[in-house]
Amino acid sequence: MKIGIVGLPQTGKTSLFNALTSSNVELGFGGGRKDPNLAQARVQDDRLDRLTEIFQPRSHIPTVVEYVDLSGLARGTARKEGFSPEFISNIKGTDAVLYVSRQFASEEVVHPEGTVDPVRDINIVLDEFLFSDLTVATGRLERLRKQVMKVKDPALLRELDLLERCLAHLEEEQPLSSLELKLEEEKTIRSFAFLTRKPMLVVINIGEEDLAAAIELERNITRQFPEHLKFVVVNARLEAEIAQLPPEDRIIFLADYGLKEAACNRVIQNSYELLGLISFFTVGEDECRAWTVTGGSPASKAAGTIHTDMERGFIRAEVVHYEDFIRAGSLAEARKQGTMKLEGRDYSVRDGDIISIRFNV
Ligand SMILES: Nc1nc2c(ncn2[C@@H]2O[C@H](COP(=O)(O)OP(=O)(O)OP(=O)(O)O)[C@@H](O)[C@H]2O)c(=O)[nH]1
Ligand SMILES: [Mg+2]
Repeated sequence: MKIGIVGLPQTGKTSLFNALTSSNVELGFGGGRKDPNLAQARVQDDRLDRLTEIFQPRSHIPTVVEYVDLSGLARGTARKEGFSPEFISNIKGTDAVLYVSRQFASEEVVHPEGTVDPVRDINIVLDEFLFSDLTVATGRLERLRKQVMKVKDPALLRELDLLERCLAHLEEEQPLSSLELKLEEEKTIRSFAFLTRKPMLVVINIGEEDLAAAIELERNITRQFPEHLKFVVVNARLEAEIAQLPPEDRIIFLADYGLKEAACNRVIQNSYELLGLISFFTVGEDECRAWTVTGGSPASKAAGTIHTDMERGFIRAEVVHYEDFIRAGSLAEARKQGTMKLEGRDYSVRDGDIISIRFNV
């Protein structure tokens, strides 16, 4: 699962990428490269911290989200010659989009629009994405209509109908994420990699001067967009500096700026939810670890995330929810209280389940 960071030039995408992934990529080398920056961010989870305190394992491993620092977006790029092939192929490989909009003021950093206005900039990109999808849908429809005239293939007719619905939706200036599709249809349009179908999170990159009014700013901007669009306000440059510090120094540094927690943690958690992901845990004296599965996954799939052998030879999963485990105080007590249960391969994993797989290969 991968999230693409996009935005107008010089909005702080690479700074944010560094902040999220504790990387130290040099700024100023954007410009639609073929091999964009790619790195993982650790998902901060208080539950894993608590489990680690309890089990005192030799190692503890958080789950991660992957970010890729894409560039190549500017006003009119989709309208003029279409997005560059590099941008399209890069963004095709992402599962969601993180859009960075600039709020920070600076004399030195040029704004392509001349003035700072994050709401206008968000609308620019929504517009560009819509236009790009319109072009893709129109092109495919043209070809399909010709094909259908020659052969009345039922699969082609279904695709034609689907794309006509997509086009009508886009012409009403609605993103495809708000179009309800059957699973089969979802599969059909996946190959088009429509940009407005991708889940999207917006990060407003503020300057130090905006820190005091950050919450107000976030609320104010959120109010101006449809409910499904989520916003997080971050001072990317500051947080990129903080991410370079040893973890124990970060809290002190944040406190100097009146902050309790890095806003990047919220970005990462929001990204995780955006992707529809949930965490389950494995625990023990050797290792406590958080794992990722898509919400609604069966126990067999969770087993497969740990090891393919576990999925293949799956017998049973022993499951207790984190909250029940904390209440009981130990695995043995949870078992006694009956909150730790044996589940079959179709058991639907919940966020926060502590799981132990019994398998045989
Ligand atoms: N004053 C100020 N400058 C910032 C802030 N965040 C980023 N910058 C500066 O803005 C410039 C662009 O930052 P980058 O992180 O490289 O932005 P980008 O979006 O990756 O830029 P491109 O990839 O070239 O499009 C750099 O000079 C940063 O130091 C901020 O909060 N305040
Ligand atoms: Mg950059």
